[in-house]
Amino acid sequence: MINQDISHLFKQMAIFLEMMDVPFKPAAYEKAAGEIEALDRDLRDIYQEGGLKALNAVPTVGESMAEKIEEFIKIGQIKELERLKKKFPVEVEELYRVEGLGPKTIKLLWQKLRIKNLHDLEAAAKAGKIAVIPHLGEKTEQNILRGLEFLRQTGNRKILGYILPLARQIEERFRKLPGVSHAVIAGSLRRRQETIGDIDLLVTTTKPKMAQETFVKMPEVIAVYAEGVGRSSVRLNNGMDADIRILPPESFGAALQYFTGDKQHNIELRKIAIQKGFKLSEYGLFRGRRRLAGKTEEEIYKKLGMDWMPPELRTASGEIAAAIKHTLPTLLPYGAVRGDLQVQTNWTDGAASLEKMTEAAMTAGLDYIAITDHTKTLAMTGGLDEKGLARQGKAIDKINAQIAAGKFGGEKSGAKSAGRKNFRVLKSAEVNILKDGSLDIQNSALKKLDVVSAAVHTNFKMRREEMTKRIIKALQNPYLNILFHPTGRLINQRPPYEIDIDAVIVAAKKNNVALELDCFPDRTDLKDEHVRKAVDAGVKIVIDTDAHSPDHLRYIELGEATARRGWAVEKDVLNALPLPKLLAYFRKKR
Ligand code: DGT
Ligand code: CA
Ligand code: CA
Ligand code: ZN
Repeated sequence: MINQDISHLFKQMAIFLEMMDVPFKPAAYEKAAGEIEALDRDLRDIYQEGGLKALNAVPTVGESMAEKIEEFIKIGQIKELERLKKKFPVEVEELYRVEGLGPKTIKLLWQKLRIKNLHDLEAAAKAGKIAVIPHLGEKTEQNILRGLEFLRQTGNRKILGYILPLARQIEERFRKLPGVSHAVIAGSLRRRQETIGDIDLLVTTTKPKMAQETFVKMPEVIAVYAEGVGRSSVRLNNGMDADIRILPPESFGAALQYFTGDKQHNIELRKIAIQKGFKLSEYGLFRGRRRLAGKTEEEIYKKLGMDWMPPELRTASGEIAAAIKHTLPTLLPYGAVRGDLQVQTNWTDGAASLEKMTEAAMTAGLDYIAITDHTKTLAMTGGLDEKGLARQGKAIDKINAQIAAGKFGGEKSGAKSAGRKNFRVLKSAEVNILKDGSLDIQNSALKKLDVVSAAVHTNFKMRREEMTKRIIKALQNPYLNILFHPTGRLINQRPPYEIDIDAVIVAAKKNNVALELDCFPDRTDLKDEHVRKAVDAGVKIVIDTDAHSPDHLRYIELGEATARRGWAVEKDVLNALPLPKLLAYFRKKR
């Protein structure tokens, strides 16, 4: 896949263009970079099949971007970017990862202090050299030091949603090899953890040599750390490492259990095995030399005296005790979410029209979506005011009428959406929570929506008590149904705002407001631990993609995964309800 490369180059373009004060283009490149990173299909394949036109048809990829992708495919670089790099020989992407460090500051740091990379930055900040530069000062220096610390903590872990497509591709390759009985990605990926350290591929086969050779020769491999019978390690071109373990078919269950982890779960299991006089390893469960189990995970857990459990639960946080007592929850099944309650359109900052998003949701097999464009105080997104919401409501009425008459969809993108009458577009909004906790849309307008959601998008830096008070005040609005992305974090980019999540959960319960699990890959907010707390407190969860383009709707499975990691069952998740029940639930509050 060249997608990762292009995505990085476009991110660099965005930063350089912003350094040069070019209007609009930076945001466009940034958006395209995100879209491309998450794309299922290889851009090279898309180009080979349909040329420039096909590249241009990828959402958010404009004409000149398509040309740059073509250039990269043909000559391995983007000339404009090379020119920019000559002008500012700075590791922009690396520096940009420091929270609070924008392109303008990166430019200034280069001009004044010749700071090229994280190393230079840290040295300068520690030496107090940044504090004395006009326009920067003490506060910026402190922020930079804090940002560097945050970066150190989050390390080089990749976001689940962006790695999953590659992981699945790799699995497929090995499943097709002769002799292979199983090829499975194990480790944190199989547990669907929100970030991934490295990729662990488990292959059971009667032809180990062939699996080994295939692995080290994968097109993504840029270095081989270790190559041997049964295990090899490589570096991939996306900056990640990958491990393969190759075992005989009879060890599949034991190996899968072992390499799925997590480490702490394995340690606890091994203790139980020892107590029973057994030995547990990746080859099987043994008493002395005799193999008691090994072919399947189920038989291993059973022989250890407990129920099998889904990988998402294996975090050594009570799942083993529950499995012994046979009290594990029946987790929310994948595919249970029936509708997406956070979808943006080009009425504000989404990439596609109301009609396109509706069509895409129908094609994706959903039963309903809520349109949640931003509201008026987010002026940079063109947020809607009361009148705008009313106008959008009329547009939604029109679409719903067409759907009900069997006259919507299916014309271009195939049969799945054609003539579906049982789909519904809900009127909603992502209402902005102001600094004092009030909402920026009047209650008289909120009342006319099918579902009301709100979120914090401004004034992130508040003290904990203040921020908690602010959000609790918003939860008390009589029309509010859902609090979106409750902690505001962006994985690897921005820590959550200071907030007392336990107090928010109590207030959500009291005011009958659901908490969102926003499953846009960078957000995953609520995160797994918070989902578990919310569910324990009887607070409902809503799983949304926060889609800003049709392609994003497929992130639902990531939200389902995180909900499962939070021990959520089907009845905890509001949008697993069929539409009539969902609407009845929201109506009850009015
Ligand atoms: P990651 O890669 O940091 O996202 O997390 P994992 O869980 O994928 O960890 P990794 O790649 O180091 O190891 C894969 C699995 O192998 C891990 O989930 C459990 C197993 N494992 C690794 N080290 C140990 C260990 O020291 N003891 C036991 N019992 N299992 C281990
Ligand atoms: Ca791993
Ligand atoms: Ca590993
Ligand atoms: Zn939002």
